[in-house]
Amino acid sequence: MNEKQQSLLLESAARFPPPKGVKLSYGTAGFRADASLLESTVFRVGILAALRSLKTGSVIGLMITASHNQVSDNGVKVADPSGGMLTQDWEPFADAIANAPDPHSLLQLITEFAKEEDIVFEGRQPPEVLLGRDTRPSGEALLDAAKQGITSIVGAIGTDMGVVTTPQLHWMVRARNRGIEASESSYFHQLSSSFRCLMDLKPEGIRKNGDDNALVVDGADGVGGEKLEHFKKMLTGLCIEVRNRGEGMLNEGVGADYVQKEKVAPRGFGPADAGLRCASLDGDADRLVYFSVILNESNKIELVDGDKILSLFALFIKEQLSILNDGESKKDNDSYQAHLGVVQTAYANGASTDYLKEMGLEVVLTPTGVKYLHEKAAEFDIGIYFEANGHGTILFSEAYLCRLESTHKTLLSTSEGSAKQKAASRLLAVSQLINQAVGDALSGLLLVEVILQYMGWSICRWNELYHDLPSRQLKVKVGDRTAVVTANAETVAVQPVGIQEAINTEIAKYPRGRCFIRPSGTEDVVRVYAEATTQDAADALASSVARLVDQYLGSGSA
Ligand code: G16
Repeated sequence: MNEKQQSLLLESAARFPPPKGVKLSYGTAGFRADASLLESTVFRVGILAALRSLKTGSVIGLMITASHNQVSDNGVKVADPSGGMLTQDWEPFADAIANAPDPHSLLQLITEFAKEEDIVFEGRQPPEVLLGRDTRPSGEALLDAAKQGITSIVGAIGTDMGVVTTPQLHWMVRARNRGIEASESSYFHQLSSSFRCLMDLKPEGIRKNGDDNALVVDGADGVGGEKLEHFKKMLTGLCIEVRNRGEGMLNEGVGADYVQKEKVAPRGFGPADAGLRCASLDGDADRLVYFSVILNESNKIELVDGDKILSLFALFIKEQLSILNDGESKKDNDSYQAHLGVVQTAYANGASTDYLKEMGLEVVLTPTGVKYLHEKAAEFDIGIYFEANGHGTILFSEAYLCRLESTHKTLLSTSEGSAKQKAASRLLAVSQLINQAVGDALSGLLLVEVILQYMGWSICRWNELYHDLPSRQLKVKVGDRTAVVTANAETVAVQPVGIQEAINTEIAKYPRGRCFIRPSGTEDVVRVYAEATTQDAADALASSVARLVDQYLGSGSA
């Protein structure tokens, strides 16, 4: 690093002193905190993103969002060249620079890290970072801080993509690095054309009832509602009404997180909506859940969560693969049986895991956080991952896509219009529709809609795939949530010492009881999840374990 670079870094870092007495860490989905604490962190993540671009020789993404958190919070996360999450190898560096007390110690950390990583500052193509933000009022100033961080690396460019959903920004990074135009219009074009293709491939004679095409979407008063309102004009065969498009308070009584955790209808939905198919996006539109309002039950809902979306996707993909392989023997040299797998977390309802296993699928469990699920799903030819909270997607490996494209080409020339050719076409269209970079509520919603139409299913029929075990999630505020350390994909708490034994004693009181605790990576709480055969039992188990957390870690429940 030459002197000019060093003095530019020192000079710009002096404009962003870190807040005193606050320790931040790159959690489940980047840094998150009250927005007033984040300027210096975001500035420093801007530097990190420019360094990552220098290291990889590719375009990197930086998103300002706190997703499902309250509006006064904000956050920042980095997208790698593939469009996926920042490599976990760089997270310790992110933590270190975010907490460096002054410009000189920051410079020292950067210099050492650049040396370790062989990052060369001169003679390379200029690093470039695509920046996006959600609709939070604090977003604009934080985006400016990120830009200043980026441009404190000599020659680096920060390209502002404006107010976008998190998945759009990830998609754009992936697109740019694959030579595709990284714009909102190309994103919408890819989604709408692959959606159209799948709609055209629906089996004939499937229901034609206009009502079945109607969908009401809760936009969480965030960026997703706004985008969908615009995007829906490009979609034919679907009639979408978007509510909560930004007129109310972001994530307050609305959004996928609220609907999934509270199991009630969001603001703006009520008894008059009973029987309608409804969906809810979260604050930055990377999560999706469905629901229907129960008749005569005020705001109670039937929740169709991420596990059910995963099951629907798995069923559809499995069906297309079996059409494609129909009549082919495993010994046949030309036939190739795709390796299909699904990835869940400990939050997955036990009934969903049983259902997926009964379907003959390989089910893998990872800790919470898309970064873990995504990595695991990428090990399959087709990997489907979903968290119960509605965050997930379907990944197609490059090698399998090449194979599928060539099979499709052959089928087009030998048996155009055959069931096999259509199945191959559908799979290819799914790989275009569903975001390959990260979970995306808008693309997930379109795939759900097309599959329901393909199957001729109502939301009730879909919900009947299996019956969820009653469950309850609680949050407990504690002095220091990092005192909870977990193992085995977060199913066991190894610290504080003794708490797991106490939890086990509670679990043993309930038939089919299951319960775990984990520190949140996005909020300052410990989360408790419990499941049992009745709602009362699940509630009681969750409450007793929340009390244990309070006893072991102290300082009041939330
Ligand atoms: C983020 C992550 C998700 C995770 C969620 C809650 O979602 O991307 O993988 O499930 O946080 O995490 P935690 O329980 O650690 O707070 P989002 O939608 O907020 O970005």
